[in-house]
Amino acid sequence: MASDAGVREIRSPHDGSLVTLVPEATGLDVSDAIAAARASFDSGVYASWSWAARSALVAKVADLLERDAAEIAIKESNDTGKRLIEAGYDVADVISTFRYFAEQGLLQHDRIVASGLDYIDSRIIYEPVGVCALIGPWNYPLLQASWKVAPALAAGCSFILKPSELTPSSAIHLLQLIEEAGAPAGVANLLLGSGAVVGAPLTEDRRVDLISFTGGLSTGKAIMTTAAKTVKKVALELGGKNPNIIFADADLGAAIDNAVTAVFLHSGQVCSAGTRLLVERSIHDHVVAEIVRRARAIRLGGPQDLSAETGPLISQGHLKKIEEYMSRAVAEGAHVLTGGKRSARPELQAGWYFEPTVLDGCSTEMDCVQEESFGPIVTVEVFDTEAEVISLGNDTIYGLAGAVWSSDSAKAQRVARALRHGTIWVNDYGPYRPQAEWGGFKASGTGRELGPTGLLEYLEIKHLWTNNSPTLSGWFKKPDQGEDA
Ligand code: TXE
Repeated sequence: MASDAGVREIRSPHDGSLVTLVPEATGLDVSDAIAAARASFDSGVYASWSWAARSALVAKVADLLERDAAEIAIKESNDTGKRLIEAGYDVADVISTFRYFAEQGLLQHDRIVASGLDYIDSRIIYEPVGVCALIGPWNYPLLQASWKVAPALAAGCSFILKPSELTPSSAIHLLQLIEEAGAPAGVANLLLGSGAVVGAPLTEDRRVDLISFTGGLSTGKAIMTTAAKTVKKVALELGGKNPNIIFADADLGAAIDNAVTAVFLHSGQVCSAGTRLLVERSIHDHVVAEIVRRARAIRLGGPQDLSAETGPLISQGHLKKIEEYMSRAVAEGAHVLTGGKRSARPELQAGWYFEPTVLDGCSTEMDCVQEESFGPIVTVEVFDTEAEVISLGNDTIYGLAGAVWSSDSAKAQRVARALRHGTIWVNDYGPYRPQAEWGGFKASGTGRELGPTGLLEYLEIKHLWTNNSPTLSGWFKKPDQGEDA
């Protein structure tokens, strides 16, 4: 895993206590891990397994995750500061992801291409991409890793997983389970450490064929630039600034309740968080008053606090970033209706707690509407017409997710289809399924995770043409042929 680079203290976002110590990789470790992955892939020790055998391995990992689910949830909760119950839901989703890709692998087969000639066998075959660098974030550490690891394994790739340096524990556990499930040596590799020491070298190395990254926009841009030098395949999920649109004819009880969950779940540290509320003018005052009332009642607390409803931010650095975002929002004219600052509760002072925040009076040209805060902050804008709200909803560099609330189903469908985002919920917010592709339009990224496309990302497509009755091409004359031959 690592040689002698040093050890990182993982500290609880809840109270700063020491969670665990992890060894970090050196540049040499990075090179060794890539060499191990490359050698295992090139030898065919795993890539040559049948789809059925690889699917069985992926299913076995799911079984082992199920066996250790409680233990893994504790690790995830301690690293991230999220409530244990939420971490438990995450682990359940991780298991579903492995099960899905195990099943998906069994459905794979060559595609026969009609050639019009009965002596030709023309087919599309799907082969593993090769060595994959899988770089993950800290908000859903194991879940985001599973969206990459499970299809990579099903496809027959060798990989190097680099979890966020802030939340490595669940990835360490996962790699142990993959080994226990019977993956050949060198197929599954783990590198712990920072983006600079471990992440960047992975993206530079020509022995790596594919990078799948989930994280921030600026890091994603840097990765894409670096990857271009060796023309790697790149899949990026870079977050969003997601419009949550409420029309006056919506079921307001459901819309308001979901709007609160959409933005304050996991303290807004969710790529699809409903951070941008667009409310039809006639219901603005009622909707905003209710959301403020609900936001004030949200109880913050740590992993073990059974009465807590959401937890801390991941780190002091992230808290600082959100405080700066808030200062700029106020300077550009946003009205802070509630929150806007660190929690004042005495028992939360050792952690990174930020109050659920509602910013009213916002407009599309403001930075607070355009930038992802990745915190518990919702900006509110008003609209008057369907055309206007479509235009506002698309007026963002991002395009990950959004929602439309209306009891007029034709209108809701029109707006949903006009929004340029990778997932749109109508009269709902947040659900996803491993069967359905996840990813973004525009600056939210490139490629898709989950669904059949999420497996395709890890496959090369080869056209294999076999002539069972070879003949002369007849195109060029042979030199020994006469003029009229
Ligand atoms: O992300 P980084 P950070 C957004 C969110 C947040 C912002 C910054 O807005 O405030 O990103 O968060 C690794 N080459 N999201 O700084 O840096 C790093 O070690 C290769 C959205 O935590 O992108 C970690 O493993 N790798 C998001 C991973 O990249 C590099 C989830 C993510 O870290 C690297 C998290 C480099 N040069 C944050 N630099 C989402 N899409 O859900 C860093 N890393």
